[in-house]
Amino acid sequence: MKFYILTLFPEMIMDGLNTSIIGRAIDNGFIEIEAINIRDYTLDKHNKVDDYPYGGGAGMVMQAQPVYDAYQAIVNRAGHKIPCIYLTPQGKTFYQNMAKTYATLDEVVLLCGHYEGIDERVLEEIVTDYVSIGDYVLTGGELPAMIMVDAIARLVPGVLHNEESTTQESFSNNLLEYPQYTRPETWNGKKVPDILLSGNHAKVDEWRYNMSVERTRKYRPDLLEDN
Ligand code: 6GU
Repeated sequence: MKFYILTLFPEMIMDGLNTSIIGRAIDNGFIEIEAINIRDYTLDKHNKVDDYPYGGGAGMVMQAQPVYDAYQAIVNRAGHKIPCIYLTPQGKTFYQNMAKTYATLDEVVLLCGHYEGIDERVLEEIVTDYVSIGDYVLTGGELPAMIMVDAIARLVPGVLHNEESTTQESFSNNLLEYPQYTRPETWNGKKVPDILLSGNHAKVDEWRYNMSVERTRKYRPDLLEDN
């Protein structure tokens, strides 16, 4: 899967995604990430990409032309249109099943805004999906884009080495994950639950399922109502 990220801060994206599992997935060719600097496409002689909002008000607005040309350059290179997700607090809130759907795509463009946003006219021309990562305001779309890439990329076949680890995790079946323990058996006076040492896999599975339900009821009852 290939991620094109349109941003004013390409180094922030590449620095943030070059590590650990996502970094390995890039090295092994399971995913490709290309961060494209919108500023490279400005026609302004001072390299300006933003201007004052019509109608007045605080802040600056990113201009349509550089954003449009940066997207068109991707389309021209690919030879076909590619879904374009605009990261904005006004979008639909990102959730696990959305990540699963996006993970089936071969290519996606993530458009990161800054300042007070992007000229509405270019959004109307190129954006196919509006996505937010939650109900709070960030300074730009870069962190949301990195979060989306991480959540989507780990669902691309081959990215995780232990393929089963996506089937039994939080949000699969709308349940939070059960608690995990590793050695030593006793730490700080606390013992690992006996059932996990019993070797009885059926009992272990049952215990884990019950813990998942209990946690979900306690911390995220809204997930149970969604069913
Ligand atoms: Cl996608 N962008 C910005 N700027 N703020 C956000 C967001 C996105 N999602 C939540 N807050």
